[in-house]
Amino acid sequence: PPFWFSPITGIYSSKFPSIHLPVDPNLDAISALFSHRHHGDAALVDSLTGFSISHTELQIMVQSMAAGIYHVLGVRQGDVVSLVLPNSVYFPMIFLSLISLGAIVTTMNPSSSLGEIKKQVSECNVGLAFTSAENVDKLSSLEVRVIIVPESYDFDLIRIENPKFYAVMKESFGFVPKPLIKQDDVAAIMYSSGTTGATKGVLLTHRNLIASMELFVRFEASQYEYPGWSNVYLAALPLCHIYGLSLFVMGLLSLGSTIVVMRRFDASDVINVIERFKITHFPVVPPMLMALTKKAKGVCGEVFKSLKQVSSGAAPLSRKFIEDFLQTLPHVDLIQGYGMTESTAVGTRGFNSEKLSRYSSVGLLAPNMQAKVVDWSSGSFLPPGNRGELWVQGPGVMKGYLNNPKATQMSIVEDSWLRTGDIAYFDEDGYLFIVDRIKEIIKYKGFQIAPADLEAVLVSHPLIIDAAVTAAPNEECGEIPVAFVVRRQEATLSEQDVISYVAAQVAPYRKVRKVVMVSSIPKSPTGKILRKELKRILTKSVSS
Ligand code: 4UU
Repeated sequence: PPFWFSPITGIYSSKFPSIHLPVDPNLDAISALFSHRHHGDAALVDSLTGFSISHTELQIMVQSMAAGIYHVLGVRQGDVVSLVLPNSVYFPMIFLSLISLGAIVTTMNPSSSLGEIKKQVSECNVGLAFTSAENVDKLSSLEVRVIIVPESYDFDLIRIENPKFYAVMKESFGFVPKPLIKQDDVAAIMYSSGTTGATKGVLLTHRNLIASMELFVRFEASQYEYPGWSNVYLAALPLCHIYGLSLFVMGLLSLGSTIVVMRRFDASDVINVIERFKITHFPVVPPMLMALTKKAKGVCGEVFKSLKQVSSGAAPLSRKFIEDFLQTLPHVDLIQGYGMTESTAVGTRGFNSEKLSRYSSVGLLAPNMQAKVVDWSSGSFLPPGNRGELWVQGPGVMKGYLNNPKATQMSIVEDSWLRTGDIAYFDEDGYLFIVDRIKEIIKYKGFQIAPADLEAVLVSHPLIIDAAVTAAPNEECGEIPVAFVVRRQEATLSEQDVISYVAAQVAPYRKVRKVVMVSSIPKSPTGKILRKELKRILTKSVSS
């Protein structure tokens, strides 16, 4: 057998030599990040205005902002602060300042509904939020103290219009008392539904963030050093999600790369930004890859001269998207990466050397990570070439779910193995292929949607007796949520009524996009929704 697979234990190991992670138990992720020294190159750039700060300035800024947050806002170690923020240069600065104080950050999608924000605020016990103007009312109604983060980088204007933020950011408070932070302390609470049920808080420690920085980002990027080039990354992925957070808020900053931050993804803007800032690396989700390819067809190749690598992750990439991209931009490397919120995005990445033929693989196991492929009927561990549920183990794996020992026990099994809920196999060279998903989550443009969350909203409607949600495949978005609804007999509830009802209560990306009226929801004798059966009904209703 190959050196990276043991037929006795069934364990797959990384093909790469282990990386020495810091062992000091009293090391926080910010000290680890800034232990990598960089100089005057731009660290963060705003794609709209060109406003930028260097790596040196970033480090000073994080210290001074932490002091501001400590003195002006009274944030202390262990306090939970939420970021309900779109992408901006401020996002990483605020995140890093908060966790350097030992505070815990919980991120939310800025398009979240009041109900979604309320749930997370109460579960995480959030007392303070940094947010954009459009979410102030929602948060204030929940009695959360709010700091508005400006859209501009004009500090004279900010001083007048938003003195509180100005004080936090720009006034000098000297030093902050540096608390003792342990690697094992929680730094972030990200939201994910895991393999089943409603969305839950994923507890990520400073150790997890350090692992993600060292094993995923720094390691992958070290394979991609082009002599004479400095790496310029385009950050169009949402920073509130683990994929964007691990890359752009921590890992790439520790590496000294330049990150050009876009407020939101727009394919036409992206093309201009790539040309203007000479972007070399562009991490995407599959719908972004498709939109980019489509736009690129009508554009002169010169525009993309700087682009070296596009990396896709968070959802399956279809063969069609891959082929289309390779034809349109043949000089650009295309790789995939795979990870989860629960693994702090550490998982697998494609590498430079694997050109051709393996585009549909998500790559090789990251250093220090191990995996098993488990046969779900017999429970046995499978060798290369065989499909089963993927389990992973390593320093990226979360501490557990917030206030939910039962869900933690179901997800982290046999001591330390994280069940991914993905069906996968390793080929004879150790490349991983994700072929299916057995967990309940729906992936809409790479974002998670938990069927259980939508089901709870649906059954809160007075005219709905029962409901179940599943995914339907969709070329552009990957998957869309479909609701099966049982109406009260007398009801005059239409499909559109159901769609509107849900849309009013969830973030736009999570809304139900199709409704099927049924007389009952297929369930097991124990009352569990038979999701496979739903999928079968769906295929039948489409083909008929
Ligand atoms: C098929 O989506 C993420 C993390 C994405 C990520 C991390 C490191 C992308 C690239 C990278 O290098 O996290 P979650 O928690 O939102 O969703 C995790 C789930 C996985 O279990 C799997 O079902 O998202 C799916 N997924 C993928 N599926 C993630 N990446 C892929 C992929 N192909 N490349």
